[in-house]
Amino acid sequence: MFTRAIVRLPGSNFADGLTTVDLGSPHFDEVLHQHAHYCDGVRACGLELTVLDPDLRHPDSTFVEDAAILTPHAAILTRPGASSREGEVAAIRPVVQRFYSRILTIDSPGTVDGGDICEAEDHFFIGLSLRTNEEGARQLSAHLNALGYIASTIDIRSMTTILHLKSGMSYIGDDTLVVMEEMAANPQFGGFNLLRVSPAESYAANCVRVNQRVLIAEGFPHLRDELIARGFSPLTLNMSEFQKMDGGLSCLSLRF
Ligand code: CIR
Repeated sequence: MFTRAIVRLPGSNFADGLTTVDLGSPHFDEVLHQHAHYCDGVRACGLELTVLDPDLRHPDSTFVEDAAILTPHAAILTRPGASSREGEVAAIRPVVQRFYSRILTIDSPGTVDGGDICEAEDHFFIGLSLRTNEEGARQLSAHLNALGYIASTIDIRSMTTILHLKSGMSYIGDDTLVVMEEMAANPQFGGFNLLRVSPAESYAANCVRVNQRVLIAEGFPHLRDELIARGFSPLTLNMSEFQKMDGGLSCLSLRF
Protein backbone atom coordinates (compact mmCIF):
# COMPACT_ATOMS: atom_id res chain seq x y z
CA MET A 1 0.00 0.00 0.00
CA PHE A 2 1.18 3.50 -0.83
CA THR A 3 0.14 6.39 1.38
CA ARG A 4 1.96 9.32 -0.20
CA ALA A 5 3.25 10.65 -3.48
CA ILE A 6 5.45 13.54 -4.57
CA VAL A 7 4.66 15.43 -7.77
CA ARG A 8 6.05 18.60 -9.29
CA LEU A 9 3.95 21.06 -11.25
CA PRO A 10 5.11 21.50 -14.84
CA GLY A 11 6.91 24.78 -15.54
CA SER A 12 5.92 27.21 -18.29
CA ASN A 13 9.02 26.05 -20.20
CA PHE A 14 7.91 22.42 -20.14
CA ALA A 15 8.13 22.29 -23.94
CA ASP A 16 11.89 23.00 -23.73
CA GLY A 17 12.54 19.59 -22.20
CA LEU A 18 14.11 16.64 -23.94
CA THR A 19 12.18 14.51 -26.38
CA THR A 20 12.86 11.94 -29.06
CA VAL A 21 9.35 11.72 -30.46
CA ASP A 22 7.83 13.80 -33.20
CA LEU A 23 4.32 14.37 -31.88
CA GLY A 24 4.37 18.15 -31.92
CA SER A 25 4.83 20.68 -29.15
CA PRO A 26 2.82 20.31 -25.93
CA HIS A 27 0.13 22.93 -25.23
CA PHE A 28 0.83 24.35 -21.82
CA ASP A 29 -2.78 24.88 -20.77
CA GLU A 30 -3.50 21.28 -21.59
CA VAL A 31 -0.32 20.15 -19.80
CA LEU A 32 -1.56 21.82 -16.61
CA HIS A 33 -5.02 20.39 -17.09
CA GLN A 34 -3.75 16.84 -17.57
CA HIS A 35 -1.37 17.21 -14.64
CA ALA A 36 -4.22 18.35 -12.40
CA HIS A 37 -6.26 15.32 -13.46
CA TYR A 38 -3.29 13.09 -12.76
CA CYS A 39 -3.04 14.54 -9.24
CA ASP A 40 -6.78 14.00 -8.74
CA GLY A 41 -6.38 10.41 -9.90
CA VAL A 42 -3.56 9.69 -7.49
CA ARG A 43 -5.53 11.28 -4.64
CA ALA A 44 -8.53 9.16 -5.60
CA CYS A 45 -6.34 6.11 -4.97
CA GLY A 46 -5.98 7.30 -1.37
CA LEU A 47 -2.57 8.99 -1.49
CA GLU A 48 -1.64 12.25 0.18
CA LEU A 49 0.19 14.41 -2.33
CA THR A 50 3.18 16.66 -1.79
CA VAL A 51 2.95 19.11 -4.68
CA LEU A 52 6.20 20.88 -5.49
CA ASP A 53 6.45 24.23 -7.24
CA PRO A 54 7.55 24.34 -10.87
CA ASP A 55 11.33 24.42 -11.32
CA LEU A 56 12.08 26.55 -14.35
CA ARG A 57 15.77 25.63 -14.24
CA HIS A 58 14.78 22.11 -15.26
CA PRO A 59 12.04 21.84 -17.89
CA ASP A 60 11.81 18.05 -17.41
CA SER A 61 11.52 18.22 -13.63
CA THR A 62 7.81 17.40 -13.59
CA PHE A 63 9.04 13.86 -14.38
CA VAL A 64 10.00 13.45 -10.71
CA GLU A 65 10.32 9.69 -10.90
CA ASP A 66 13.70 9.95 -12.61
CA ALA A 67 15.43 11.70 -9.70
CA ALA A 68 14.84 9.19 -6.91
CA ILE A 69 13.97 5.59 -6.13
CA LEU A 70 11.87 5.20 -3.02
CA THR A 71 11.75 1.85 -1.23
CA PRO A 72 10.19 1.08 2.14
CA HIS A 73 13.69 0.87 3.67
CA ALA A 74 15.56 3.77 2.10
CA ALA A 75 15.52 6.39 -0.60
CA ILE A 76 18.12 6.28 -3.36
CA LEU A 77 18.85 9.56 -5.09
CA THR A 78 19.71 8.91 -8.71
CA ARG A 79 22.17 10.60 -11.06
CA PRO A 80 20.22 11.22 -14.28
CA GLY A 81 21.92 10.35 -17.52
CA ALA A 82 20.96 13.56 -19.33
CA SER A 83 23.12 16.51 -18.26
CA SER A 84 20.18 18.94 -18.40
CA ARG A 85 18.51 16.88 -15.67
CA GLU A 86 21.41 16.44 -13.22
CA GLY A 87 20.33 19.39 -11.04
CA GLU A 88 16.94 17.82 -10.41
CA VAL A 89 18.46 15.56 -7.78
CA ALA A 90 19.67 18.41 -5.55
CA ALA A 91 16.22 19.94 -5.87
CA ILE A 92 14.40 16.78 -4.79
CA ARG A 93 16.81 15.87 -1.98
CA PRO A 94 15.32 18.12 0.74
CA VAL A 95 11.85 16.87 -0.13
CA VAL A 96 12.91 13.24 0.14
CA GLN A 97 14.69 14.05 3.42
CA ARG A 98 11.36 15.07 4.92
CA PHE A 99 10.19 11.47 4.63
CA TYR A 100 13.36 9.34 4.74
CA SER A 101 16.21 9.20 7.24
CA ARG A 102 18.24 6.74 5.17
CA ILE A 103 19.31 8.22 1.84
CA LEU A 104 21.73 6.55 -0.56
CA THR A 105 23.22 8.00 -3.72
CA ILE A 106 24.50 7.08 -7.15
CA ASP A 107 27.91 8.61 -7.77
CA SER A 108 29.92 9.57 -10.85
CA PRO A 109 30.58 8.00 -13.30
CA GLY A 110 27.40 6.04 -12.60
CA THR A 111 24.13 7.28 -14.07
CA VAL A 112 20.63 6.07 -13.28
CA ASP A 113 17.20 7.42 -14.29
CA GLY A 114 14.36 6.29 -12.04
CA GLY A 115 12.32 5.46 -15.14
CA ASP A 116 14.68 2.56 -15.75
CA ILE A 117 13.82 0.90 -12.46
CA CYS A 118 10.89 -1.48 -12.29
CA GLU A 119 10.12 -2.87 -8.85
CA ALA A 120 8.28 -6.19 -8.77
CA GLU A 121 7.86 -7.02 -5.06
CA ASP A 122 11.38 -7.82 -3.82
CA HIS A 123 12.93 -7.93 -7.31
CA PHE A 124 14.14 -4.78 -9.01
CA PHE A 125 14.64 -4.87 -12.78
CA ILE A 126 17.20 -2.25 -13.81
CA GLY A 127 17.18 -1.11 -17.41
CA LEU A 128 20.51 -0.45 -19.06
CA SER A 129 19.62 2.40 -21.38
CA LEU A 130 21.00 5.57 -22.89
CA ARG A 131 20.33 7.12 -19.45
CA THR A 132 21.31 4.33 -17.03
CA ASN A 133 24.83 3.03 -17.52
CA GLU A 134 26.50 -0.14 -16.30
CA GLU A 135 28.28 1.59 -13.43
CA GLY A 136 25.03 3.16 -12.27
CA ALA A 137 23.32 -0.22 -12.43
CA ARG A 138 26.19 -1.76 -10.46
CA GLN A 139 25.97 0.84 -7.69
CA LEU A 140 22.20 0.59 -7.56
CA SER A 141 22.27 -3.21 -7.43
CA ALA A 142 24.71 -3.05 -4.51
CA HIS A 143 22.42 -0.64 -2.64
CA LEU A 144 19.37 -2.79 -3.33
CA ASN A 145 21.13 -6.00 -2.30
CA ALA A 146 22.22 -4.34 0.94
CA LEU A 147 18.58 -3.44 1.55
CA GLY A 148 17.56 -7.07 1.04
CA TYR A 149 16.28 -6.88 -2.54
CA ILE A 150 17.17 -8.87 -5.63
CA ALA A 151 18.33 -6.84 -8.63
CA SER A 152 18.93 -7.80 -12.23
CA THR A 153 19.52 -5.85 -15.43
CA ILE A 154 17.65 -5.73 -18.71
CA ASP A 155 19.52 -4.22 -21.61
CA ILE A 156 17.28 -1.97 -23.71
CA ARG A 157 20.09 -0.07 -25.43
CA SER A 158 19.30 -1.59 -28.80
CA MET A 159 15.60 -0.77 -28.53
CA THR A 160 14.97 2.48 -30.32
CA THR A 161 11.28 2.86 -29.49
CA ILE A 162 11.57 3.32 -25.73
CA LEU A 163 13.46 5.78 -23.57
CA HIS A 164 13.37 3.91 -20.28
CA LEU A 165 12.77 0.32 -19.18
CA LYS A 166 9.42 1.31 -17.71
CA SER A 167 8.39 2.84 -21.04
CA GLY A 168 8.01 -0.80 -22.06
CA MET A 169 7.02 -2.69 -18.92
CA SER A 170 5.28 -2.27 -15.58
CA TYR A 171 4.63 -4.45 -12.57
CA ILE A 172 1.00 -4.13 -11.51
CA GLY A 173 0.94 -6.47 -8.51
CA ASP A 174 -0.63 -9.93 -8.29
CA ASP A 175 2.50 -11.38 -9.95
CA THR A 176 1.57 -9.62 -13.19
CA LEU A 177 3.86 -7.76 -15.55
CA VAL A 178 2.48 -5.60 -18.34
CA VAL A 179 5.04 -5.90 -21.12
CA MET A 180 5.32 -4.60 -24.64
CA GLU A 181 5.46 -7.40 -27.18
CA GLU A 182 9.07 -6.67 -28.10
CA MET A 183 10.24 -7.46 -24.56
CA ALA A 184 7.88 -10.28 -23.65
CA ALA A 185 10.27 -13.15 -24.44
CA ASN A 186 12.77 -12.15 -21.77
CA PRO A 187 13.54 -15.28 -19.71
CA GLN A 188 13.66 -13.17 -16.55
CA PHE A 189 9.88 -12.84 -16.75
CA GLY A 190 9.38 -16.58 -16.43
CA GLY A 191 7.78 -16.59 -13.00
CA PHE A 192 5.26 -13.83 -13.76
CA ASN A 193 1.87 -13.66 -15.42
CA LEU A 194 2.47 -11.62 -18.55
CA LEU A 195 -0.01 -9.19 -19.98
CA ARG A 196 1.35 -8.49 -23.46
CA VAL A 197 0.76 -5.10 -25.02
CA SER A 198 0.45 -5.01 -28.80
CA PRO A 199 2.75 -2.71 -30.79
CA ALA A 200 -0.22 -0.44 -31.54
CA GLU A 201 -0.69 0.16 -27.80
CA SER A 202 2.90 0.00 -26.62
CA TYR A 203 2.81 3.48 -25.02
CA ALA A 204 0.26 2.06 -22.57
CA ALA A 205 2.77 -0.49 -21.24
CA ASN A 206 3.79 2.25 -18.84
CA CYS A 207 1.04 1.94 -16.28
CA VAL A 208 1.08 2.17 -12.49
CA ARG A 209 -0.56 0.13 -9.76
CA VAL A 210 -1.62 2.50 -7.00
CA ASN A 211 -3.33 0.58 -4.22
CA GLN A 212 -6.59 -0.81 -5.66
CA ARG A 213 -6.33 0.90 -9.06
CA VAL A 214 -4.07 0.69 -12.11
CA LEU A 215 -3.45 4.06 -13.74
CA ILE A 216 -3.36 3.68 -17.52
CA ALA A 217 -3.13 6.13 -20.37
CA GLU A 218 -6.35 6.99 -22.16
CA GLY A 219 -6.90 5.71 -25.68
CA PHE A 220 -5.68 2.12 -25.36
CA PRO A 221 -8.86 0.02 -25.16
CA HIS A 222 -7.32 -3.42 -25.59
CA LEU A 223 -5.08 -3.07 -22.57
CA ARG A 224 -7.92 -1.54 -20.57
CA ASP A 225 -10.27 -4.41 -21.42
CA GLU A 226 -7.61 -7.00 -20.68
CA LEU A 227 -6.93 -5.45 -17.27
CA ILE A 228 -10.62 -5.56 -16.44
CA ALA A 229 -10.86 -9.15 -17.66
CA ARG A 230 -8.07 -10.09 -15.26
CA GLY A 231 -9.77 -8.42 -12.31
CA PHE A 232 -7.80 -5.16 -12.19
CA SER A 233 -9.44 -1.77 -11.86
CA PRO A 234 -7.98 0.64 -14.43
CA LEU A 235 -8.18 4.41 -13.96
CA THR A 236 -7.73 6.12 -17.31
CA LEU A 237 -5.86 9.42 -17.66
CA ASN A 238 -5.19 11.53 -20.73
CA MET A 239 -1.42 11.71 -21.16
CA SER A 240 -1.17 13.17 -24.67
CA GLU A 241 0.88 16.24 -23.72
CA PHE A 242 3.36 14.26 -21.62
CA GLN A 243 3.72 11.66 -24.34
CA LYS A 244 4.97 14.43 -26.62
CA MET A 245 7.93 14.80 -24.24
CA ASP A 246 8.61 11.06 -23.90
CA GLY A 247 6.88 10.97 -20.54
CA GLY A 248 4.61 8.26 -19.20
CA LEU A 249 2.31 7.88 -16.23
CA SER A 250 4.86 6.50 -13.83
CA CYS A 251 7.31 9.35 -14.26
CA LEU A 252 4.91 12.01 -13.00
CA SER A 253 5.06 10.86 -9.39
CA LEU A 254 7.15 9.26 -6.69
CA ARG A 255 4.93 6.92 -4.74
CA PHE A 256 5.77 5.54 -1.30
C1 CIR B 1 13.36 13.07 -20.64
O1 CIR B 1 13.70 12.86 -21.79
O2 CIR B 1 14.14 12.88 -19.71
C2 CIR B 1 11.97 13.59 -20.35
N1 CIR B 1 11.54 14.44 -21.42
C3 CIR B 1 11.01 12.46 -20.17
C4 CIR B 1 11.30 11.62 -18.99
C5 CIR B 1 10.30 10.55 -18.78
N2 CIR B 1 10.55 9.83 -17.59
C6 CIR B 1 10.17 8.59 -17.38
O3 CIR B 1 9.60 7.95 -18.23
N3 CIR B 1 10.46 8.05 -16.19
